[in-house]
Amino acid sequence: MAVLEILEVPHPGLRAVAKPVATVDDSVRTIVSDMFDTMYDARGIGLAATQVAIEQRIVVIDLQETEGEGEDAKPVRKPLVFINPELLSVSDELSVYAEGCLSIPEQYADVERPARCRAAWLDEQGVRQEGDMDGLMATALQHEIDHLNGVLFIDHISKLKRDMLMKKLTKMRKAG
Ligand code: GNR
Ligand code: NI
Repeated sequence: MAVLEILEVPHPGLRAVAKPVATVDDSVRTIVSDMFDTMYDARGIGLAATQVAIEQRIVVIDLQETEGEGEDAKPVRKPLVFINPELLSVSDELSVYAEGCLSIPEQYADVERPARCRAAWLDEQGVRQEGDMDGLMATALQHEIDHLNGVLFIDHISKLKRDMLMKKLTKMRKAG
């Protein structure tokens, strides 16, 4: 169990472009394991290696959707690993989600992205996978691939909204 420190804006490390993983070996699997520890600890639904100062193209996602209704509803863990993820195609249709980011704590903004995408990646065994995503999964994977390219969700909103959000973050930090 290793919970890593998550970089927060305006840390310049968040702007680094991560390098592809050459071989999926035990050192990569250790990073993946530490990233899950960190993501679950922070109660996020995804994490890119960039956010923990590791400049490699590694993403973990767990949407932690609930199963069951009312009293019985409990989150079900479905940990997913994406190494060297690539978007093969995206839909013309867009969708809007109120996005948050562990590197921009407690701030949310509507972000418009392609509603669906087809992606390729390597799994934890280094085997190439391909799949179609929609809904929150499509949004989350695009958000994480952005991180690997040094892009944050605030780069997708207007300067006015971004400035307001950063002001709120500064205020929140001052208040502790
Ligand atoms: O926990 C997270 N929630 C979230 C909500 C909407 C769209 C994207 C995300 S990802 C975010 C965790 C994070 O910062 N990943 O990089
Ligand atoms: Ni993020």
